[in-house]
Amino acid sequence: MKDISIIIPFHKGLFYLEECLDSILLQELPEDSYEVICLGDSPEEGIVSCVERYETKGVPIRYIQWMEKKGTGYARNKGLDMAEGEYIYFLDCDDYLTDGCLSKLLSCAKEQSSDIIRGDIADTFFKRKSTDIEDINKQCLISSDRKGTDALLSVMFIKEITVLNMLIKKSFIDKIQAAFPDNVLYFCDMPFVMDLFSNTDKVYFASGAVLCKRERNDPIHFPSLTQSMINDQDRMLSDLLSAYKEAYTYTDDNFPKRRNTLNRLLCENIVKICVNGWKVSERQAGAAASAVRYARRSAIRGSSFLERNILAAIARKRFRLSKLFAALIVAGQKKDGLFGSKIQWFRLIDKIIFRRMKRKNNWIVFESFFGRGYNDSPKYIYEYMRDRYGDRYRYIWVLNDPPKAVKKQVKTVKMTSLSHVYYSTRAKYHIYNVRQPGWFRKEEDMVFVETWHGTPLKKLAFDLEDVHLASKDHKSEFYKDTRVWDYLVSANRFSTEVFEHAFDVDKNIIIETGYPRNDILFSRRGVDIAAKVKKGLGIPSDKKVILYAPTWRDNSFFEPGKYKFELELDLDLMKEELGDEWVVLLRLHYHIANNIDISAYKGFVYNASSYSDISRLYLISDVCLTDYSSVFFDYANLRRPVLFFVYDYEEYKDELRGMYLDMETELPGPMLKTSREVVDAVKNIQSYDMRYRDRYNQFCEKYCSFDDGNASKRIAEIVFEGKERSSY
Ligand code: C2G
Repeated sequence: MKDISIIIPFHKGLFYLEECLDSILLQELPEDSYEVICLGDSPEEGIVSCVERYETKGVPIRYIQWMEKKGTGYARNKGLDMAEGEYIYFLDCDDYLTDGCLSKLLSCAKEQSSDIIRGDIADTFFKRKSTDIEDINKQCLISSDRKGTDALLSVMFIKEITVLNMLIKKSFIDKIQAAFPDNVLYFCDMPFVMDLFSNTDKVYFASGAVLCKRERNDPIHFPSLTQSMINDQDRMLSDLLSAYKEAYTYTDDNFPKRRNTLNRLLCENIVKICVNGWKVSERQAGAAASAVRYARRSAIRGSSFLERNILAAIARKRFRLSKLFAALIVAGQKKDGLFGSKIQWFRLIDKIIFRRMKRKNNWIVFESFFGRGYNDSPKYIYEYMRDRYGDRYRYIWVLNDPPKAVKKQVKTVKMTSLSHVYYSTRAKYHIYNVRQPGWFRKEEDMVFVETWHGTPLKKLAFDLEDVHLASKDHKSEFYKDTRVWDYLVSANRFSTEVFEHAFDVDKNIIIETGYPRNDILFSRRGVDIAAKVKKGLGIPSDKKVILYAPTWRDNSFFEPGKYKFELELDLDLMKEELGDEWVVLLRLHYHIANNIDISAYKGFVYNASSYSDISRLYLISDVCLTDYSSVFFDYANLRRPVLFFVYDYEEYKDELRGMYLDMETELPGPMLKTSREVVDAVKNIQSYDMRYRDRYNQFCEKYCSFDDGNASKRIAEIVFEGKERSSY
């Protein structure tokens, strides 16, 4: 007889399932000691070949499926019918096990000969590879030998009643004929677990047996059950009430803790529904009122003043009042407290006054990198329009620290100021190179042009498996933002294809015009501009320039949005070996918050990190040294040598971001791991240039073919003159 039957219902998210099955493989259990039963509940395509792949890898897996979505309870019951193991282990396809989890549970089960062994559950946002399993195991190391069903229930199920990470004796389930309710989509664990716990006192807690419960970061394409509940409140409430009712039949006065746990969780879930908007039918609301009237007494302890009042109002069917208390909870949760931030007040003024004013059809708002600079594609579109259309349009720039010359020419507004809100609401046209501010509401008649800020090398938005550091709502916020873009500028066919899936946008909005920010690289005045820029930065005209423009690292930061950068380039070595002929122009990404002290390298290293327009720096550079920044796609238009200083390539490629390009075969220059290699490459730049000539040409054909100095013109003609986009 097999020891364990692992039952995994599957609906959607093959990537998650693979991680889950990998973690089972890593348990290193003998093949004949366990079986996996995977149940496809109207599953995503590709599941069968996925299962077959794991069978070949040595997972003893069986698979059945049905096409109508029936929910987790139904699937688990089917799994129970098929199971042949001594113990049952329910696993969700988006979770994974930490090493040794199952064997720890099993050895505890055998030692104690108990009906139920429960391990610990750690919440994580990340895939297996990016999770520090050892650390998680340490955190979860709670003292073992905790026993006693009633007491255990209340400490085990603090947030929810779940069947996860429990080894349950199959004969025990059969004896009491426990089954999941198969008519509910949500909360099906509640009655099942209560049934088990009311029929045994042989429950143990195995320390160090940890399951990672993975929170999903893509509620748009792969919502978890909890995430989809938010939009399905009526069903959620009705399932909650019916699961509660059934679970309640397994409690009695002898075990008050069990009953209290159930009541507390019922009330907590009802408060949650209320805080999320209380979009429920009258019938369910009435049923909730009766349940709360009964349950709330035992749930009062531990809840806040507002939560208690929500429950009291629901119990008395005063739903409006409960919503008012819920609104106060929501307001209190906001970072800026009950009275909100400045922008909340501006939005109120916007709603009452600005939104009622007439739209200005010739006003255009430009924003680049969150008001940080007068640069990038919006700058070049603006300058083209100013020269071509003059006063026909009114131009407004979002700039936190506007250069004097710009301030003289155009209206400037500070990011998130009242004037920013005013002009954003009144202007018909909006030209941005990053996402729009969260508070911006686009009206039907507005036109939003998104230029984006680089050909994607690092994975973006929906293509990111893990979202490090950025908000866990990154993908859903991104989704909301991209819905209102009317035009999305693409620099090459490759970007077009990536944008389609990474941003999940319709191909029709993408305009393949090339990048306006690269127009200057084709300017006839390029040599003059370069001489001026070089002089302005104080670089001697006879020195050749290495532009070092690295990007930021997702995992190295002071706080969200403020990234740290350690200079790995050995400037002493560079100066010693190259100082006679070359200078280094250091250009850090705008996300980098720390200052790098280069005072010891005066006359050799020039810091151009705060220089607003990198395109002009390209013009004065003889070599571009970068890493994973998109700068090389633009720089390649100049056909000058590019070197890649990728000292942390292994970590960056796999763990942090993932790439769209195979850097090893596609880059137009060498990948260098040490400063010594960088020095040698610069010294022998001619021969590197020759060696990479073919690759460079292929690269330009693929990534630079649209750029020709007229991208701004094309965009202006499409957006403002109604020219057909396909004519390019
Ligand atoms: N940039 C810069 N200086 C650097 C790095 C970047 O001025 N040291 C500018 C370049 O114009 C570059 C743009 O910022 O093209 C985007 O920077 P990336 O390093 O590519 O990184 P990121 O901001 O994460 O954007 O599709 C593009 C991606 O979104 C990358």
